[in-house]
Amino acid sequence: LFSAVQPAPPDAILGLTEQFRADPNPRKVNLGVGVYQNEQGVLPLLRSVAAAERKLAAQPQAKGYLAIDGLPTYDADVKELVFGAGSPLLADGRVVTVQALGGTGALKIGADFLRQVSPDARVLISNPSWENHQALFTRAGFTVAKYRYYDAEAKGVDVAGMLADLDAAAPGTIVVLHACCHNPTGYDLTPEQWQRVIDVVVERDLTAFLDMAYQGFSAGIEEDGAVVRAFAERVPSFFVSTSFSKSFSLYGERVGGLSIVCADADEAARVLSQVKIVIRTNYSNPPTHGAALVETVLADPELRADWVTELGEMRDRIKAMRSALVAGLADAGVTRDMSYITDQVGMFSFSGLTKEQMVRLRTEFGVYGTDTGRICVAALNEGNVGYVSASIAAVLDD
Ligand code: PLP
Ligand code: TYF
Repeated sequence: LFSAVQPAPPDAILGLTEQFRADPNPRKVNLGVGVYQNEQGVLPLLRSVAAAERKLAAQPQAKGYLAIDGLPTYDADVKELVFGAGSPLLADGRVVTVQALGGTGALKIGADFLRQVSPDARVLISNPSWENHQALFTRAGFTVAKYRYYDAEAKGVDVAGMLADLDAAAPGTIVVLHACCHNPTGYDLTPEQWQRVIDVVVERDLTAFLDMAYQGFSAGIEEDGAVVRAFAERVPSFFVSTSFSKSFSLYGERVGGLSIVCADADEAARVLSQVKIVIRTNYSNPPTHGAALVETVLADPELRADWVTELGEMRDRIKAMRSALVAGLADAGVTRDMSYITDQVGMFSFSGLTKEQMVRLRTEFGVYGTDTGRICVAALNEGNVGYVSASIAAVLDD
């Protein structure tokens, strides 16, 4: 049966972690995968989450099946964080939100549903994008192409190229957009540029799919959610995938959500009924614990306030590490202007290093980033930033 099965290549990013684990270099640093680590270089258990764990453990409950679309209070929380508590869309019953297995699960439910309603649509993702966007939409049955995004020369977004590519897309094309903290480049659109994207989405009748895996990591929950609200004001229907992997440091619990904006409440009810079939035929219903933790934090004003503080601490620490890296590179003798690192937002920096330089960083210095030159600045700390700076300086050879 399996004699013709070919070995598949490892995931470009998760495969790096395996390589990192096997590396005996005592100074090794993993800047490959997008995982936030604290000043001690450890994946944090947030105070608010630990408190929620205690609260839940104090009243142990049997774990029944959740509804197909998940914990209702959790879905309501996702809606509120993404669209804002006062959103008229919520009041009008136009938003369908289902609990999902992280941001990836949300994208997959959305992709499978879209394949049913728009089987012939093409999918456009940014160039470059998170690797899994291409793979996931391809596996869902779509042909995936790219729109221009990164401008390597100008170190920013090629807005004119992006708008031109979107404008050339056929009506109904599914456009995957990073709502904030673009992965891998770290360059986001300004509110004015988003309005121009929305102009094209409306004029060309494109299907926008906003992937929001890092809400709160650019400027704040409200601030980063403004993009979704801008769409909500002008675009009749679109998709938003949410992930709490990073914002609650709950990677392994697989907590996320998919929201679909519909024309009216009647349409929303029909859409929900179909999305439930997608879920049922994949995994029946989502797991209980991660959603219960997020729900417990968000429902308790004190825990919620502490979570907002902790999210701010993570955001500020990443920003401080961006500055430390720029300073460290200068100290290590790099003469070229590296200040673009502090212009970027979110967990990543597209360092501009070549594949050869990234391979040297890994093999000679044990500093792991992706071949595309992406490094996770959220894994830097005071203890390793000097070594990372010196290693990058060595391969840049200025
Ligand atoms: N979308 C983007 C842009 C991401 O960077 C990630 C990273 O993990 C995801 C989606 C997936 O999120 P999750 O880990 O919650 O599945
Ligand atoms: O881009 C990253 O590093 C994160 C984590 O298949 C990730 O988004 C990477 C690869 C993958 C799943 C998650």
